[in-house]
Amino acid sequence: MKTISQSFGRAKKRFSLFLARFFKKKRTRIGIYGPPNAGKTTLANRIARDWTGDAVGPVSEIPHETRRARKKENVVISGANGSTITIDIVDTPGVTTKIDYHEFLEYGMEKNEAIIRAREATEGVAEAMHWLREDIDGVVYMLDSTLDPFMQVNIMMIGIIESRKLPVIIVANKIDLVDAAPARIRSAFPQHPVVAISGLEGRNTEELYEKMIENFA
Ligand SMILES: Nc1nc2c(ncn2[C@@H]2O[C@H](COP(=O)(O)OP(=O)(O)OP(=O)(O)O)[C@@H](O)[C@H]2O)c(=O)[nH]1
Ligand SMILES: [Mg+2]
Repeated sequence: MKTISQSFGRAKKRFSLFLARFFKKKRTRIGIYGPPNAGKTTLANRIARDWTGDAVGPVSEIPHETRRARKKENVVISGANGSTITIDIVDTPGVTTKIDYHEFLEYGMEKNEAIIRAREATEGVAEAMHWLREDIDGVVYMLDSTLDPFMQVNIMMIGIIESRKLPVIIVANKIDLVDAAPARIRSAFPQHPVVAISGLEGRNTEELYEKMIENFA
């Protein structure tokens, strides 16, 4: 026969399990979004390597290299003052308003291969947009700082991110290139934090990590 104290002990255990589950901090899912070739996978790989030792996916000079979202879970990033965040990094396919297979022929791709790449890229964009609506808690929006930040896709994407009320950090990437103009990105999006980095060289990524802890915690 169960004693009162045994039943009470069991109930207490169940209650504390419930509390633990209830108060367990949900992991924050951070999506890296932006146009093709901005350097999203390069940055995702750097974050993953800096904090977990692994990479996320392949990088290429041909746009739409990433055509399915890829995730790296449980990445713990620590800041200078000892604060940390645990995040899932989601590397997404580059979002564009137009995907034309002819673009890939210029890189020496066969027509069949180019058509498949364009179809996969289109599906990938739809998937990335779905994730943004359903499953993303914060956004790192990547831009190539040698290019015009006022491209239609950027205005549209930032608008969607704002309407979802998601925290966003804008990254002005490729500052190692001579014609990089991160100031142009700062003045295009004055309402959001902008960090100028070189994902390739790792320049200024410390500042990005601090901003991620500040904005996504
Ligand atoms: N100079 C320079 N090149 C970079 C930098 N970051 C990425 N790249 C280059 O830009 C090209 C595209 O990089 P990816 O990381 O594949 O870009 P992505 O945004 O993931 O591209 P998609 O997956 O096609 O949307 C590659 O040739 C990279 O080596 C950077 O900070 N500086
Ligand atoms: Mg990519």
